[in-house]
Amino acid sequence: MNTNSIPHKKLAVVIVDFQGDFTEEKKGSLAVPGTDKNYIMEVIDATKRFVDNNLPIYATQDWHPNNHMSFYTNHPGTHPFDMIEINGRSQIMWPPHCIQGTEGANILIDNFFLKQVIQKGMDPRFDSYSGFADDGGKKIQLEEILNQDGVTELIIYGLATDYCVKATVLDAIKIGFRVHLLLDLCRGVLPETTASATEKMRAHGTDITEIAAFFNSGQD
Ligand code: VGL
Ligand code: ZN
Repeated sequence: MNTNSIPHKKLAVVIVDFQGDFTEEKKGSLAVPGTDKNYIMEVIDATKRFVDNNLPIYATQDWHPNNHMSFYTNHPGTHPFDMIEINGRSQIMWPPHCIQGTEGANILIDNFFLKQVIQKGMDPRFDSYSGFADDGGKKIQLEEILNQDGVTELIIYGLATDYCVKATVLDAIKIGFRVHLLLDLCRGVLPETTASATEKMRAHGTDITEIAAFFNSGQD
């Protein structure tokens, strides 16, 4: 018998940037609409259920130095959400957020549940929405870690749908992972960009789904 022909997969969870600064609940500096206490509880509950089902949980963490190029405060005369050109790329001017070591940078799930945290956005010269590589093309360890752990298929959710979730999902697909995006556990910065991000992820082969596809809703 040729065991190589038996299809096998290994499923893992990647939670994207589930951090205080992106939430209303924690009065974050870049709070994404709809990130209230209920949303946070839903994400934590879902994550615990995946842990109970023995899935490894990885979490990306936006982790910027104070002098990061994406902060409007580092570009005199700009305002939050302005778009400027930096080295031939358009860059949104974000409010300072997820600064290394600050309260707002904390992941809102107890570390106990996480197999590994993958930090990104540390290079002040480049933004890094994706958990796989920064805008300068430098790889982040996520791909290597998932490969080492034999992971082939990902369940992804978190913040924000139209930025870091989108970039992480599209890179995952490009690398060859099968991706299930739990849309009900994601929130986006703006409705229009969230809708177009969702369509783009779907067009690239993402399974756009929701938590109920994995668990019957709370009756057990
Ligand atoms: C994010 C804007 C800036 C995100 C990170 O997590 O989606 N958005 N940095
Ligand atoms: Zn950021």
